[in-house]
Amino acid sequence: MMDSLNVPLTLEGSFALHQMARIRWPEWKRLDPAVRADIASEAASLVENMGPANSAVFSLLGHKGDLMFLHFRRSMDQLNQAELDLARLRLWDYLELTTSYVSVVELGLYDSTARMWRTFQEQGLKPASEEWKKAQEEEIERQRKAMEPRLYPAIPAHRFACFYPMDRKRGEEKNWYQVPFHDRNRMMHEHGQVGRRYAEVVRQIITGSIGFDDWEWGVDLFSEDPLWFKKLIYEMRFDEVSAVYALFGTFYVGVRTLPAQLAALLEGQAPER
Ligand code: 76R
Repeated sequence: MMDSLNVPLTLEGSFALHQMARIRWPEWKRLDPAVRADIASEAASLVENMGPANSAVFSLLGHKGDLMFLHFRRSMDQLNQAELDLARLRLWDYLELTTSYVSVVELGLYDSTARMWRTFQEQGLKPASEEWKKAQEEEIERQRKAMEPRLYPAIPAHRFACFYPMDRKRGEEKNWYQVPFHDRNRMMHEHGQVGRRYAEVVRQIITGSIGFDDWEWGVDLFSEDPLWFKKLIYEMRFDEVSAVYALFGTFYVGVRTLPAQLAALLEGQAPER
């Protein structure tokens, strides 16, 4: 593989926003129950109108937040609008964002990038030539069409979600960005193989956040049983690409809370199945 051909192609789809919020319980509890019900129902109908494919609420475990709002939108503008729509809710006066994360659904194309470059070279195309660029654009367009459903996924309906941001290491000893393409491709292939063994029980959505937020990727996992998160992530720790090159941010785990369950959650009732 030529040195200049170093950066794997990626396809980008929906823009994503994660919002973690703490409920200001003391102020909230002081409200009249009828006012609380009203405020909760206003929030529930906004989320309901956004649609379960586009926006979802999770009840978070632990002190890092009480609620996680997750939004997928076709553009960053629409994502910004969703954020502003929520901010205007009366409920927002009783929430405090603890953190948020901005990213875009990303499909890494190590394998097909390698195959494509090999084919182009066999066809005698010169890297970075006009012909090469044109052939590459055509191929990317073809892939984009084929991957459309994965680029613009509905938020999975599973009961549990796990989210965390991560980086690839750029240390003095171990630097992912200086590993030759061929080796990165091999490691990512092995990573995918481990992941595929969990495909039946865990749905994964990788979002890229270079240029958008403080880490390089966001990992969203969805499952009917939270133990699969632990098992999958543990097994992956032994993958070369995780063992040697991964750095992880803060982990969040939550239970899907349907709009119809939001008012009860705000009254202290954990979402029922
Ligand atoms: O998207 C695909 O299914 C193709 C193969 C694949 C890619 C390109 C894939 C498969 N992943 C890819 C990219 Mn992944 N993934 C993680 C984590 O906890 C850890 O150790 C790492 C966090 C998990 C749990 C996970 C799960 N993946 C990436 C990238 C981008 C890296 C890059 O491009 O350099 C990151 C950061 C990352 C991290 N991955 C899978 C999974 C699972 C379960 C699969 C199989 C999905 C399936 O086949 O249904």
